[in-house]
Amino acid sequence: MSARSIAVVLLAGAATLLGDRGRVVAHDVADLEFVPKLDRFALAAAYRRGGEVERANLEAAMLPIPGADEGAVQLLRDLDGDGDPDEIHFHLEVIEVQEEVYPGEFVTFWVFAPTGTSMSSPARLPSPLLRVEEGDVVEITLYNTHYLPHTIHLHGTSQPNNMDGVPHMTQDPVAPGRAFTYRFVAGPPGTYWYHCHVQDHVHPIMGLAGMFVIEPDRPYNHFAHLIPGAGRITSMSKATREQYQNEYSLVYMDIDDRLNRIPAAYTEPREIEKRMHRDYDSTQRKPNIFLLNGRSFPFTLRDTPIVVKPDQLTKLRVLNVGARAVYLHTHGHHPTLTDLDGYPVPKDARITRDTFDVGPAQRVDLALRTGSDGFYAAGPGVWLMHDHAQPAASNKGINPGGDHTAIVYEEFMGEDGLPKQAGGHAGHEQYFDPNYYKGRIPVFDPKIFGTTIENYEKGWPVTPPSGGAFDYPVRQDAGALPRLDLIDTERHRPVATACPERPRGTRRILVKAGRQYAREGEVFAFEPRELRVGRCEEVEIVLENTDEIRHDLMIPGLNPIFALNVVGPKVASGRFVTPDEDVTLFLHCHIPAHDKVGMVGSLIVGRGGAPKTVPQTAAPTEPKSFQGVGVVIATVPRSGRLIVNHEEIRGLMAAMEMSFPVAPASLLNGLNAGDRIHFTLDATSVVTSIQVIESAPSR
Ligand SMILES: [Cu+2]
Repeated sequence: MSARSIAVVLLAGAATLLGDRGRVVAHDVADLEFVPKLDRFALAAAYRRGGEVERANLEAAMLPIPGADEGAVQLLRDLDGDGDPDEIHFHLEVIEVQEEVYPGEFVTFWVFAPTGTSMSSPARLPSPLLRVEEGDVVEITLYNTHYLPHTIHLHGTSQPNNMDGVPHMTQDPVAPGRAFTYRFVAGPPGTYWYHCHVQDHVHPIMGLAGMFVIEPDRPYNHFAHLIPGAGRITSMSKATREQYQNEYSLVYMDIDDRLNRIPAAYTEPREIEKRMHRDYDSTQRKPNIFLLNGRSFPFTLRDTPIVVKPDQLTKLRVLNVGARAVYLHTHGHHPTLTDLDGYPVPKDARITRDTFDVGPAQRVDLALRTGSDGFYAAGPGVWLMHDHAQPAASNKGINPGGDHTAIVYEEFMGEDGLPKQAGGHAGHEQYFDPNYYKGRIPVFDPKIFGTTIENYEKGWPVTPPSGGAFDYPVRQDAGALPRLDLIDTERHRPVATACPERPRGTRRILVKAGRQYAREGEVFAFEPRELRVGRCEEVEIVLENTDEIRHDLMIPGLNPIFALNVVGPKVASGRFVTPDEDVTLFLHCHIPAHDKVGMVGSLIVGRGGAPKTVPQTAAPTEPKSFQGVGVVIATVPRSGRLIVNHEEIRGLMAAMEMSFPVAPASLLNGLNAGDRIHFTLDATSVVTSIQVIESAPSR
């Protein structure tokens, strides 16, 4: 069944039982049909009677996730009448993403992501934090939009055996194009995680893993149920707020980028499968990139600083998705262990220490006390918090790097979102230069050796001294892999404008989409692949998606762009007007990697032919920048991205919703959703300046 066809939104659906409270004791699945659906008054009541925090949490619970389908998280009925939804349905798909994990290093991952919309997906590393309440009836539908089979295993929670997600033991792996729904009642409360269990020596560390938190049951317990990525949890649940002032989800991962390079470098799905699962020997892996919440230093400092005030208690939920132990050391602070693997540690065993070991798959919940008592905390400042296993202090062997962050007292946070330090921000500046991690910048100031950067390597003899040639590990350069974001931008340039006149004809074309139309070596395909139309015609595309997942047929060269997003199995249609010129336009499914595994085709207008409008990058008079105007949908400071609904950007792309990287990320400071902005993009589609034309109307 399609997620969209259920379409229940919290505003209408999160109601409470106004009577008959004794009837449903706990949240028993069997009782579901007896629970009356109720009105929105209860929600309004919850809103009125709550304080500022309650209202903020209610808003967080209902806030749309930028780029996600509005039905991606469904908050359904209130089964026990305590003022919050108890049926939670997550809709997740599998997306191949490329993340810049530290300056200049683009790495390919696979992640679970809330179902995306046409042209957009909120996919990011790690897979999203999912949160429910104890006793909630949880459904997680996995739509396998990927080209390999996957499942979801809920690690540590109590679910029926047939919902355990182990391929060939409790279920068949979910094939590409298919969907599977996991159903269970959540409990007991604690920090858990979920991950793919197919080829589990490889798939979870490719990114198919995220934190799963079960919050203790409380009345009117509202909070965001899905948080893309991980990091600070601003909408804390009631039980957590009873004890803590701050909360963070910290997901650690170590990767061997030789594995992640495979799906980036190869396009044939069979070759990717063979190289990843047959050639690549995971017992010989050498982790060389160390991630906290999907990033390495210095991005970790900007994305996941642990921001605190004195005399507070901060809850740290730590998960290790990686394949090696993490030894989490907090400078100046001694946190106390409260929970292991989601289960509370008995009071007498709650040790306080400065370095906590977290093995693969383990969760460690810590209570971080701040202040200046000299026992738990040594006073305000910027205190490093890092994995003390030495290799994790580097990015491919270059220090400083890895999964470092810092405990930052609020007054030490700079306006640019980076912690201030004694030497000012300049001290960190060089680490944001990609050349630093390519090893092109000397470690220390060359003045120490009385030289300059230019003369640095001219200072020693070329021939090694006798006995001087010896074997030591040398950093491997990943070389230039294809950058998906750049390819994406290039592919989405308009090259032919829809006929501005009244269309001279109309035409209806049936296009089928799905697994079953794939040929040898493909996974998904369209049928037919060549659409023939006349010039200046109105065309109705009737898209029959025979898969159980989403496909998004897009003709990116057409201006305005045409896209038709359908979660199958379902038929939908959309119209556009063809250009008044003989031209062949590329069409594809816009879901990442679908074009790579077969979902491409062409729209042949008239006699067809190469577009006359040469893509701007190939032109000798390539502009150095592009100007855009649009309305901010969201900012994602964590990944330094701006999501904007923009008008046509001349010479670059048609009007659409886009997520652009922003450099420096501090340009995002002070921007609000709804702001109308003017922005400048450089030749690589990075936003380099933003001016607010009109602020969002205040709420
Ligand atoms: Cu598709």
